[in-house]
Amino acid sequence: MEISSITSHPFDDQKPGTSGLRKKVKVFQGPNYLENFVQSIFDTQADLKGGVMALGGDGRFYNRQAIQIIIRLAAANGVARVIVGQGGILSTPAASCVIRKYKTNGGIILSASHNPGGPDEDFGIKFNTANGGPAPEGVTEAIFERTKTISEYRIVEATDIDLDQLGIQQLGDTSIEVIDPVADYAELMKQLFDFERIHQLFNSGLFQMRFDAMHAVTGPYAKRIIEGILGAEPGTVINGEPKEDFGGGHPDPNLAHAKEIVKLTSGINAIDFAAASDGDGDRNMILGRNFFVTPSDSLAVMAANAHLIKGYKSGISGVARSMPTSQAADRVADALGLECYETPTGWKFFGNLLDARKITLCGEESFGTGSDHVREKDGLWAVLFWLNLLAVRQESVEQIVRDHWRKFGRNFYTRYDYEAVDKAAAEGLMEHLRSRLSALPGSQFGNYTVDYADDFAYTDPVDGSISKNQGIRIGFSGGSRIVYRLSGTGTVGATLRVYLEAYEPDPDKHTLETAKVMQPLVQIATELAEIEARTGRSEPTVIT
Ligand code: VG1
Ligand code: CO
Repeated sequence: MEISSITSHPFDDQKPGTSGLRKKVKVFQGPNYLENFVQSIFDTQADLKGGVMALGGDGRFYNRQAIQIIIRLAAANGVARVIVGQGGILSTPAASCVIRKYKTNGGIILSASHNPGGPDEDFGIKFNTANGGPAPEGVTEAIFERTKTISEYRIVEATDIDLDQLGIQQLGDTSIEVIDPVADYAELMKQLFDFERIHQLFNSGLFQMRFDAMHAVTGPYAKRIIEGILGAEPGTVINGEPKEDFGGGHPDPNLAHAKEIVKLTSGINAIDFAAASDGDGDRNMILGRNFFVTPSDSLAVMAANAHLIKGYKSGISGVARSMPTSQAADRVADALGLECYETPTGWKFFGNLLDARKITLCGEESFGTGSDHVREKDGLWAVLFWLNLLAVRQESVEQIVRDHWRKFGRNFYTRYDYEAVDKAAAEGLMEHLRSRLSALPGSQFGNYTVDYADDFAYTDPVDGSISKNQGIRIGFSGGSRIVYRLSGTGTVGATLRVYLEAYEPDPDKHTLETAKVMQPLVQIATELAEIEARTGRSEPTVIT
C-alpha cells in the first residue's frame, strides 16, 4: 500500500467550538481542509498509532466522502483498526457507546448536529477520547495548535472501502471493520430500561406516541428499538428515513422546528406522548398531551425519579447541569442530599465528573440529557427513560411534571436566540455587559434586585483546569436569573443567546403562561444589554 505525503498549508480557522469544528460543507470540501484537521488529530493523539478508532457520522451531505478520506488518512498514520458504522452512520451517543464498548483509543464523529445539511449548509467533525466523550479543552487546544503549523499530511492511495458491507476489509496493515450502527446501542438500552414494561404500555392500547426522527440519524435507531424491539405500532416513528439534507428541514428538536409533533400533541385528539431528536441523535424534546417539558425540567424530573428506573434503581451519585440550564435540578439534588455541579456549556465539561463518578445524570437546557452510560448526551435514551417512567408511574407526562413542581417549585424558563448578528456588534454587547457587572449587585429592576453578576468561570473539580469567559450571569434575589452568551456552534456571524429563568414556589401560580411570567425579565434583559440598539434586532430569531 503506497503512502503519500502531501504538502499542505495551515488554515487559521480550525479552532473547535462548543462541539467540534463546524463550517460550511464547501469549506470542508476545499483542498486539504478536512485532511489538515484529521492529520492534526493523528499528530497530537499518539495512541491512535497502532491503536483502534471508531468512526461514523450523522449521514448528512458529504458524510460518506469524508469517511473515505479519514479511513485513508488513518491507514497512512498507522491506525491498526478502524471500527466504522455501516453506511458511515453512527449517532453521536452510539459512537460514544462503541468507543467505550470496544475500548478504542478514541473516535471521530462527523456531524454539525442540529445545523441544516446539504451542499450549501453545514458540516462538522469532532474527536472523542477513549472515555467516549468529546475531547476536553486541553486536547482540542493541542489539535488547534497543530493545525496552525501543519505542513503535510499522510494518506494512502486506495479505492473506496465498501461501507455497506458488514465485516472486515483490509487496507494495507489497517483493518476496517464495518459494524451494525444500532446493535451495540440497542443492547445498552436494554440493560438500562425495563423493556418488558414499556412493551406492556404499548400493548395496552391506551397509549399513543410518535417519535420524530426529523429525517436525521435516529430514524434507524428508533425504528429498531421503539417499533422493532418494544413493539410500538408501525408508524410510531415518523420522518424515519435519514436524508442527506434532512428533507430540507432544520433537525433541531424544539417548539420552533419540530412542529409536526407539537401539532400531534395539541388539541382534543392529542396523543399521549411525543418526542424528537436532532441531526446526530444526541438531543431530545419531550412532549405530553398538550404539554411541553422544558429540557431543564426534564433533567430535574429524571433526577427525582431515577430510582424508579431499572438502570438507576440504586440511586444517583450526583447531578450536573450547564450554567444556563435552569436551577430546577439543583433543588432536587438539594432534597436528595446530593451535589449539583454547574459547568460551562458543552458536553465535554461533564466527562471528568462522570468518569470520577461524582455524577450519574447531567443535562443542558439546549435539549440535552444524559447519564453515565455513555459520555455524550443521548436523545433516544431520554425518550426511553420517559417511556419507562410513564410505564412505572401510570400517570401522564403533565401529571408527573405538575407533581414535581408542587414538590420543588417551578423554574419558568425561556431562551431567546438572535442568530447571525454582526460579530463585532455581538462582541461589543458582551463587552459592554462585562463592564457593567461590578456595579450591578444591589441594583433594582422592577421587582427584581440583583444578587450577583459575574462572567462565569469554571474550575474542574477533578483536574483543576480553569475555563473562563463562559457567559454572563445575573442572579436576582429569589432565584431568578438572566444569562447571556455567544454561541460556539454557529457558522455565520454570531448568535447571541439570552437565557431567562424565573423561580416560582407558589403552586397557585404554576399554571401561568410562561411568556407572561417571563415578560418582565425579557424587558430587563433586552434593555440591560441594549440588544436592539447594538444588534438592530427588535425580536429574537427563535424562542425556545
Ligand atoms: C449549543 C448548545 C450547547 C450544546 C451544543 C452542542 O452550543 O447551547 O448546550 O452542547 O450546542 O450541541 P452553543 O455554543 O451554540 O450555544 V449539538 O446537539 O449541536 O452537538
Ligand atoms: Co446534536
